[in-house]
Amino acid sequence: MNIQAKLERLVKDLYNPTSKDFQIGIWGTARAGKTTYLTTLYNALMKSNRWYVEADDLAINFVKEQSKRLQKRVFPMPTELANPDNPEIFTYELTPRLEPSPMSKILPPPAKVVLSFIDAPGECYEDLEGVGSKILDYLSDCHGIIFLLDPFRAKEENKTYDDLLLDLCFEFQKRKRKCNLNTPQLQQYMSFCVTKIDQDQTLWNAQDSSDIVRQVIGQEMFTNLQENFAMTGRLNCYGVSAIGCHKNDKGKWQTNLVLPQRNGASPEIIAPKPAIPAYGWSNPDSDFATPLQPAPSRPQPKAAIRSDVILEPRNVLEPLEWLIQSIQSRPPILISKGK
Ligand SMILES: Nc1nc2c(ncn2[C@@H]2O[C@H](COP(=O)(O)OP(=O)(O)O)[C@@H](O)[C@H]2O)c(=O)[nH]1
Ligand SMILES: [Mg+2]
Repeated sequence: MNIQAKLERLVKDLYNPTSKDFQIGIWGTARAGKTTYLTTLYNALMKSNRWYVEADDLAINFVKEQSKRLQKRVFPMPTELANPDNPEIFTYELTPRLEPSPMSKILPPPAKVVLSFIDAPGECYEDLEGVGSKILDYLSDCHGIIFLLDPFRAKEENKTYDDLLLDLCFEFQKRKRKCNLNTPQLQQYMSFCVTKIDQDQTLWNAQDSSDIVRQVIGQEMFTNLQENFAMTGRLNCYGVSAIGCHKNDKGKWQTNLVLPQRNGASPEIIAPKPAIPAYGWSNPDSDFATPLQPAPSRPQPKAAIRSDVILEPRNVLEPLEWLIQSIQSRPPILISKGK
């Protein structure tokens, strides 16, 4: 491409109304790791030389409080909803950092990305009525969605993901039909992210992240998503860890968690045993929701994070950056607000 053509393309891209501001949302059931992920994501965006990030007032308080906890190497408290009837939407506004050039002064500012999220307790994401329906409305307005999937929840009895995701897709389709969009599939881009992969060697070392997602949501649901609900090229999979692992003296991966029963020792991550829990060597969250027993109403997080290692999160920015790139190159036709 010659310079003239490149310039025209650049100006066209920047002026193209479809590449203007767009919205990305987060979905995840209780304890999937939303609060931890969103905190780590903000910190990763701040460090990144590809983005400027600005949090709104609500989000600033959220980030400040949660970052303090993570600096002290403790996980967030379970989220409570300040205003259950009208959950507030927090936003991080992302502006791409462009190389300074003589054109910078005359070109319009680059398109912004709004990452919006409701830091609601996960239960709200499971109940599709009440607050849940507001969350659905907000998610259907998003150009892209990051789904955070908890590998441990998937192993609990009666807590599989397939019904939940199926209902969600049906609801999205309902909202889409109301707007007379004639594509059979959903327009949204979707990043399916399995969280806490640092807790299990198989998840941590997996080469193919769609395999991990398949294990967590089930082969059938995965096929449904890929073949029926998502448009071609609009679904991607990631294994995510907000805290990462570290390598010991022998170069072996070790968990960054301090688990109560191991007196602070940090064992190597070992392959999962066939017995419950199916993943990793122990699920430090297992006290919170033992199958068939009611979970305590407001449990405290039990797992702590080692303070003598550097935390290197994995795949925190990637799912978001994939969504942004994909949306920019082929924007979805969206259901406008208020429908
Ligand atoms: N091993 C590990 N555990 C995590 C990670 N993120 C969250 N957790 C665990 O999951 C629990 C719930 O996380 P939280 O962010 O509060 O989930 P939320 O309910 O979806 O907001 C935490 O207390 C941790 O025990 C992670 O990256 N690695
Ligand atoms: Mg939370």
